Amino acid sequence: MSRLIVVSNRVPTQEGGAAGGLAVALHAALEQHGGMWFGWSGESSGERETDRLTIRESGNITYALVDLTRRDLDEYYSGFANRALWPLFHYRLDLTDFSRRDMAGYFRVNRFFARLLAPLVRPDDIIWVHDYHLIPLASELRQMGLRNRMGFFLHIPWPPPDVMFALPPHQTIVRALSSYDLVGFQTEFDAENFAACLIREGLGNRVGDQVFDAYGRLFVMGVFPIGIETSEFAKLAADYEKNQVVQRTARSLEGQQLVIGVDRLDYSKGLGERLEAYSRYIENNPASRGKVVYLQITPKSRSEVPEYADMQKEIAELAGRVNAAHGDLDWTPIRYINRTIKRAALAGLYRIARAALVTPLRDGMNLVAKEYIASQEPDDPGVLVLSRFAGAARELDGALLVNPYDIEDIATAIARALDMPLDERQARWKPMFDRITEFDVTLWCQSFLDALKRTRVMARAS
Ligand code: GDG
Repeated sequence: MSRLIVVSNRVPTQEGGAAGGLAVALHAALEQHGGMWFGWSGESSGERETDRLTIRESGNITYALVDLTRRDLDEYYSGFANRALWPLFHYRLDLTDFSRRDMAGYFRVNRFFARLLAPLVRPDDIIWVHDYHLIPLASELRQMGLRNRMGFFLHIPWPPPDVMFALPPHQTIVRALSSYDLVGFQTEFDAENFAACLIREGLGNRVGDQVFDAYGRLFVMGVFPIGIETSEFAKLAADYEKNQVVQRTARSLEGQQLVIGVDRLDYSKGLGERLEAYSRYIENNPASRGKVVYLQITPKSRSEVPEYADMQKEIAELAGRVNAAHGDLDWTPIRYINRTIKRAALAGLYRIARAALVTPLRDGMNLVAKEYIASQEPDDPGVLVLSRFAGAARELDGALLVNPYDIEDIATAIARALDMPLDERQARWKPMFDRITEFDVTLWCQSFLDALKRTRVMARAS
């Protein structure tokens, strides 16, 4: 059996502990095939570029980690990936900061990764590259003569053509993707947007149902909505009574209903609109005062990127303003937590929350929505309020779907969620739970790899 090589910007080595569902699923696939996980070590080598790879072995998995210089991180990671591609792919042209210097850094680091990876690859290895940081990796590896089967999965949305075309090097980005054998997206919408970009600019043609001909290569496009470790999450949540943090939180509620939000601090998550909507909910429902608490868990992320640092301040101020406007001596409407909490506690908190607010302005999938559903008590499930612009909305149609830009719509959904009778809550929850139990992260991983193994056959048959 051929080995699997996973490439991602960050590599969750098993010593790192607290692995999320994706890391667990990929580790399982790597264990099964034997193979390697390659990527950035998370460390900076300062000013000096180093070709030194840190190699760690764990069972039949090899981790190959590379340090990046400060300049590389500035241009490739904080620059082009997180200030150009991330906002643009989330439809935020207003926040997209394109610079030729960062773009050059992005392609240079991808070439650097390819140069270090290529000698480690055997001819029959399968290579699976993850996410927007590494789009050009396959084309760099192909230029070095590698003919391996290569797949790419985009975890974030792919924007419509008119948004994409605003990125000066959009053709180079699209061309780079055509070097893969399989390009995977979270939803049909993302896949359609990508196909529209190719076709509208005459960069490629659809030559089969999912097969494209572009830049002299055939490649396959597929849709693989990512899942979570549903049964593990359900088990963690069912054990909530053993968790001190959850117990403490439950006691502190003193019978009030809990509403929960869990998001990395990121402008794509619609946190500002959500806090405004909760404030509107209190105004529209004065009887909720002292009866509802909204817990927002928001670990900081990418603080080195200026837009994120600004946002950190804005959201903290907004939470403070809502509390000042509506709070009382014995009631704080919002508990705003700015750090990471342990996974088991998170599962338990989802369990005791009567409603979850997942209202991103745009999201590739959104795993929190699925984790909340996985964590519910079957006899007394809570209600998910979900943005129609999260990839998860394609699957979780029992949620109360909202327009995340419409404050009144979210406020009304919060009221409806908190008043919903048990039979309706159960009827909405069960099909969603069944769906995420069947399509979990293990099946996602297998489906992608099976499709990747079949792609050349498919491309030939078209
Ligand atoms: C990208 C795409 C796509 C959050 N706070 C804590 C914590 N988390 C965990 C959640 C969840 C994960 O982080 C966040 O995943 P999301 O899917 O919600 O969002 P992104 O980070 O933006 O992920 C997204 C995903 O990739 C996968 O393809 O769904 O669309 O943007 O698992 O639980 N975990 C713990 N403590 C926290 O405080 N333990």
